[in-house]
Amino acid sequence: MIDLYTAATHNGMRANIALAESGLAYRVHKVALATPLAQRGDDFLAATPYGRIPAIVDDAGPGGPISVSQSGAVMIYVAAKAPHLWPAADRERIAALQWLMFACSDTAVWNAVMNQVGLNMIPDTDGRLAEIVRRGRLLRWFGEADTQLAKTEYLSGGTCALPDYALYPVVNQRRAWVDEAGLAHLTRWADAVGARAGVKRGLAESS
Ligand SMILES: N[C@@H](CCC(=O)N[C@@H](CS)C(=O)NCC(=O)O)C(=O)O
Repeated sequence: MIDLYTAATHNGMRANIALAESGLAYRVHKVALATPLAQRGDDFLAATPYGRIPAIVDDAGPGGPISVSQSGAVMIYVAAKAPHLWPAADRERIAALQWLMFACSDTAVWNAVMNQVGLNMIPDTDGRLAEIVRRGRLLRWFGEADTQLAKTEYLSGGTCALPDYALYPVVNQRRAWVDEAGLAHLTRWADAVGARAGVKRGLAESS
């Protein structure tokens, strides 16, 4: 059994979606990120001493129970137990790895900056920072995904796979921007990915 520690953020959702799509047995534990680190729960802090979500504990890990944190690493760990989360063809699997990094680094990090601006954790009194992040970063990255999705059904080819599950929570959160920017291929992709039962389950469990 895998225990997932998560919260209603894109990082938590992407790990949750991978588990929901995996077919593996797992339990969800919601972590209250607004509480001070020391109060986030002993089991959670034992899994990840830095107190950040997502984290999993797998009691059937290699050599015994194992903890994994970092949403991308959690996804890759889960996919080692559920290989259908990767595309079957070698070349598509390599493309999937590339787009997975794109989702977990470029888009996730800048979306986190945007979230922190929204929560006033990063000061932005005149709104300039938000505009730079929106136009110069996130919409630019969304444009790169849109260009790819003009060529392939999903990010790495014909199979809905890890990079799609990784990118979806960010695109879903910023859907109004995608629509406003007229990114038709990304819109078509988001509708298809968002319609999947595992994706809906993963989002709902972390929300
Ligand atoms: N790069 C990490 C980010 C993990 C992270 O910073 N998670 C945030 C929520 S999205 C968190 O737990 N924040 C709580 C804190 O900073 O104390 C990942 O992909 O998992």
